[in-house]
Order: sequence, then C-alpha cells, then structure tokens
Amino acid sequence: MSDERKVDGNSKNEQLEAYRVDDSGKKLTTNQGLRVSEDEFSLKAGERGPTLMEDFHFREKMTHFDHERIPERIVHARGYAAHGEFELYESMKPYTKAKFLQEPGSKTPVFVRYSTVAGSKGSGELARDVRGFATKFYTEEGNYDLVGNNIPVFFIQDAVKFPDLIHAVKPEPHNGIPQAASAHDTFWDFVANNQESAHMIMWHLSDRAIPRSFRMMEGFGVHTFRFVNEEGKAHFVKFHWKPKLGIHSTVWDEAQKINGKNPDFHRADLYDAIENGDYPEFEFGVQVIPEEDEFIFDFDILDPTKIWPEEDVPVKIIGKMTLNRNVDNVFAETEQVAFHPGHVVPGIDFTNDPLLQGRLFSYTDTQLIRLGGPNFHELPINRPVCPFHNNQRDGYGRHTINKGQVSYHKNSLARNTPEPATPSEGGYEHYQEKVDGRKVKTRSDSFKDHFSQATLFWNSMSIAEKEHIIQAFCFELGKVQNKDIQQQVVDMFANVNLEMAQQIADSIGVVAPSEGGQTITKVSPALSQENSTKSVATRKIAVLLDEGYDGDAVSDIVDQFKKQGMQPEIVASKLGTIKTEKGPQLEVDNTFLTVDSVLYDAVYVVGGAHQNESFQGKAGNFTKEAFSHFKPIGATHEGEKLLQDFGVTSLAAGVITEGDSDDFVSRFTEAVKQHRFWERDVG
Ligand code: HDE
Repeated sequence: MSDERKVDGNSKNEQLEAYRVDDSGKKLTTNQGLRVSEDEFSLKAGERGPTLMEDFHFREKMTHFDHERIPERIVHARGYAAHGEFELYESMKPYTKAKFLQEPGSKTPVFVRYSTVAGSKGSGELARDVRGFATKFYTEEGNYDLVGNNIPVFFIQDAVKFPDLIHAVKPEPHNGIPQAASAHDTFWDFVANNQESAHMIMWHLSDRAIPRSFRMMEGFGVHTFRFVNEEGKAHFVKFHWKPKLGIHSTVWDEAQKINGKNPDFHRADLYDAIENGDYPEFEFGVQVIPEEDEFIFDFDILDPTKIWPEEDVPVKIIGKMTLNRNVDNVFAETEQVAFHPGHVVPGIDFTNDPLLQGRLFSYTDTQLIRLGGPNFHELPINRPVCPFHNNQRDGYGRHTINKGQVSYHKNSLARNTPEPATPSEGGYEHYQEKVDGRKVKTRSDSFKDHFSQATLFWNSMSIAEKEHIIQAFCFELGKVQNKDIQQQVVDMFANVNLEMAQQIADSIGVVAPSEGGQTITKVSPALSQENSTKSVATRKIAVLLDEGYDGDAVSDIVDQFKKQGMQPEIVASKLGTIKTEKGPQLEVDNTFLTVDSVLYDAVYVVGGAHQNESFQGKAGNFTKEAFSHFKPIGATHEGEKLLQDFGVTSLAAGVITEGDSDDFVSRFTEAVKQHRFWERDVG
C-alpha cells in the first residue's frame, strides 16, 4: 500500500507537467479545438455594419475574459510563491510517525506562498504588516500544510475575534482609506480595546514587519501543535523556519519609498534570486515540550500570543527547504493554491488553542467562495502527489471521472471500497486527548497575562531596534485622529515599558503616563535580528559611474564584488556605455530615472574624470539617501572627492574609501556584510 504512495522530490513537478501547455508556435483555436481564421475583426453585417450574435468565437473569447478574476483572499491577498524541496537532516521518529520526517536525506516537494495580510492584491509589498509564510508539503501520505507567519505570535487569542481584527485593520468602511496600512483610527481603537494584542503589536512595530526580502525572514507555525509517534505518545511542538541568509529588514522611510519606486520589490527579489540560481534556503526547526511539562511554564503553552523562548526550549534544526523553481503561471499556481491548517498527515495533530481550532473551519470555507466550489483539491497545484479515493462526487469544475456504480459507504457492490485504512495502513487517527469540561464562552485565567512577553520582546531589542519601535509607534499613532485612542494606546503600552510610553506620549502630544511598566528583566537574545547571520550573498550594490572613469580599475573591483557573491549594477545618467579614461567600458544597467538608492543595499561611488553637474546632483541625492538609511557607502577615484561634496564624511561608520590602502574591496565587503550602521548620526 505504501509503495503506490511513494513519492520523490520531483514528483510534483512531473505531475504538473501533465497540465502545462506551451501555446507558442501553435494554431489559434476556440476552447472546443476549432481552428480560428480571424482574431482581429468580429463578424459584422457589412463592413460598417453591426456585430452579429452568430460570432461564437467573439462571444467565447469575451465571456472568458469577463470571468477572468476570482475573489481575492479576504486576508493575505497580495502574495507570491515558488516551488522547492524539503530535505530531512534528522529523523523525528521518536516524536512523530509522519513519513516525511523519518528518513534523514529524504526529500519532499514543497510549494511556498509568501504574503502580506492587510492589503489588497495590488497593494505595495513594503507595507508595515505581518508576512504570511505558507508551506505545502506534498508527502506520500497526503498534503501537509504549515500555514504560518513571519511573526511567532498573533493579535488575538480566539478565532471568533478574527473578523473584528481584520475589519479594524482594513481600509475604513466609510471612505475606503487607508490601503495596506495599520496607521489609522480603527486599528488602534481595536488594539486599545483588545489588550491581548500587546505582544503582537510590539512585533508589528518592530523591523520584522518591514523585511528586506522574503528570503531573509523567519517563519513560524505560531500555534502549538502535537507530534504523535508510532506508539501513540504525543509531544507539544512549535515549528520554525530559519533563513540561511539571516533575518534582515528595511528602515521605515526606505520601505515607504520602495512601495512607490517598486511595489513588486519582494516578489521581484524572490523571482530573480531563483532565476539566478541563488536558491533561497530555510532550515526547519522544532521546539518540543513533553506532555508532562504542559504546566511548568509561566504562560499557557496553548496561548497563541506567547512564544516559547528559545533559550528555555531550544529550536532543534531537523531539515532544510530550498526554493528552486519559479511558477510557470501565477494565476494557476500562486492564486489558486489553497492552504489549510487542517491538511495534516498521520503523526501531526492539533491542540486546543482556540485560534487554531477556529482556523480549522475558516480555510475550507474561504476556498469554497474563492475557488468556486468543493473541487478545489483537483486543481493541479492543490492535488496531492499520492492517489486519493473517496465517495465524494460532482460539484462545479469536477475533473475526475469516477468509474463504476458505487459512490457510497458502506456497500457490498464494490466490496465496501474505498475502505477506511487502519492506522498501520496509514489511516489518520485523531489524538485521543481526554477532554472534560462545561460548555462555556469564556477564557482561561492562564491566558490573561498580556504584557510579560511584550516586555520580554522589548528587553531583547538592541538600542536601534528599540528606537525603531518607538518611531513606529509615533508614526502609527501620529496618523490616528482621535486623541482618546492615542491616549489609551500610550497608557496601554506603559504596561510594557514606562519610559517607552513616555517617549511616545511626548512625541504625539498626549499625557505621559506616570505609572505602569513591568518588573520583568528577562532577555531572549534570539528575538533580536541583530544577532542573526550576516552575509553579503545577493546584496545589491549600485555602482555610480560617469564619463572618464578608470575602466581597468572599476571592472576589476566590480568583478571582485561578484566573486564575493554581491550583485553590482551600474547606475549612470543614461543607458548604453560610458566612455572611460582607459580600459574597458562597462554596460550601464540602470539610470537615475529608473532606479533609486532604496532599491540597493549599498552604494559604490566612482564618478569619472569628466563627470558633469547633472551627474553630481543625481549621484549626490542617491548617495545621501543611502547614507541616511544607514547603508554602507564605498568610494574610490573621483568618488572620494564627490563624497566630500555630498557632505558624506569618510569618517562616518560604514563609509569606506580607498585612502592609501589597497584592501578597499575587503573592507567594503565587510561593511556590506554588516548591512546597516545604526551608530551613524544622520541628524
Ligand atoms: Fe489565516 N486565513 N486566519 N492566519 N492565513 C487565510 O485563507 C484565518 C492566522 C495565514 O498564501 C484565509 O486561503 C482565521 C494565523 C496565511 O494562501 C482565511 C484566523 C496565521 C494565509 C484565513 C487566521 C495565519 C492565511 C484567507 C484566526 C499564522 C495565506 C485566504 C483564527 C499562523 C495562505 C485563505 C496563502 C489565509 C483565516 C489567523 C496564516 C480566511 C479565521 C494565526 C499564511 O481562511
């Protein structure tokens, strides 16, 4: 039985192959296969006459077009996805019987969709928002969906409040403003009146909410799940994705500008990385708590507003996911993929987290409206790689042609098949958790501490990260019109840190709270992005050139950047090539019109012996802005003098000039690796 289900890393790709069509070089036909002779002019009664109903090709084409859109996701509408594979490092056999977590080295095909939550399908990708991180594992036992986020906690503790949360964050209903933003009255009114959101808000206002790249974010399953092993023993488990490139962010001013300059910044970054062979990699980690230890923590492990600090419950790295293939068609794959936390495999089970329980209802329901009926599992991207058999029939868009007379259970005519499988045959058994209680609409007292972990998060931030959180509060509350809401929020966050609340109050002109604040001093270093891996791989460097540059030296430096894994792009006043003083002429990639410093990680200023004023003005703005976003700046040749003209001092942190030394490239590389220089005074 398990043999017919055996799959390998390529199986999903092979399955999709059956559905791929290449239309190029083919004759045009209708959807019925009839060859079409004319596709520019509709059928008319006379050359200047009315169009005729008889023109079936026109009507088919137009009808199809009229129905091309499906409802966007109510949340997570703006998303982008890729294929890949998951490779297991270490067997999880002691904890779970899930087949794809048994054999070290085994590979499972995956499909991952990243998203923002609040904005519509066409909204800018750099909104301050949570990012969805949803992974579909196509396992031999069926699809397993880990539908997570890039933040490990959530705003609310009970699913019944989700529609309220989302109504509050979406554009306000009376005027439809603002798009993809939490900086408005209804969102902060919700926060002030739903204090369980405190911990999540700290994350939402941190740099995590404006990532540099999907490739540089962590992912979290958020809820506590269960692993169940062959013997039926269960452990509580939380899931983590750790990006190999480390966790990195933009700064808020930069994020807002990127949204204007390139609202597709994150999807383009993912797409290009995969096309270039720089496959994004994420390690998969699990935190495991034995069932006996359920009550030893100072928080309830079922509460989705709580993390399990990594220093207390280590993250065991058990595998790696590599995203190595872009989709062929965004609608067919990215738009039609249907995730569901209830898509599980034997060995993975739920807990009573009330947020998770509610999600188990919502995701099927949403696919019915979005994908138009109960057969969404038959869409190529959603099909499991193992066969599926049951007595479900008919409905919109049915593809399967079920043979035979029988479509019910139990039966004699088909010898009672399809028949339920025993657990040893892979039949899913729900974990037999003992449940005993009254039916109540209430919340456990153990869910009522809303501030301790918010303070833990605050305590764990670096000075710069704390500063960013305060600035984010000031921005968000500064956009709120209602003074009472501003005051309530400031008073609420005095419970996290009094000094922080006082600074915010001062900035937005409300009464500074005089009491509040936690006594918690605990710190969790894993929460600070500053402690994550730093790498130059795939960092984009703008090389600013003008006429009369030293072609030999600059080509050499650009080549060395590439060797280090950076991605230099030549930016100049016009496209084509630019005359050198000596040596080869480099091809210009972009002009000051088409790009902006916010689209790069660092700037290398070269200039040229015959640079003109216009270049100096544009390069000056470009460089000064990168400097104000704390980015590494390098300069050689005429560029060194230009920096002075721009008012960028070579003494500032992260500004690398050639000076007398010949190790410019290595010093610049180190600076790029550092990413940002927060100590810089940008006034
Ligand atoms: Fe979702 N969520 N969610 N969510 N969610 C959806 O399902 C919902 C929550 C998450 O790329 C919807 O197919 C409820 C937490 C991701 O296609 C919908 C609650 C987490 C995605 C839905 C939550 C998530 C969704 C909308 C509160 C992190 C995008 C479209 C109980 C653990 C998946 C869809 C993709 C999408 C409901 C809270 C992650 C309406 C009711 C917590 C990554 O079903």
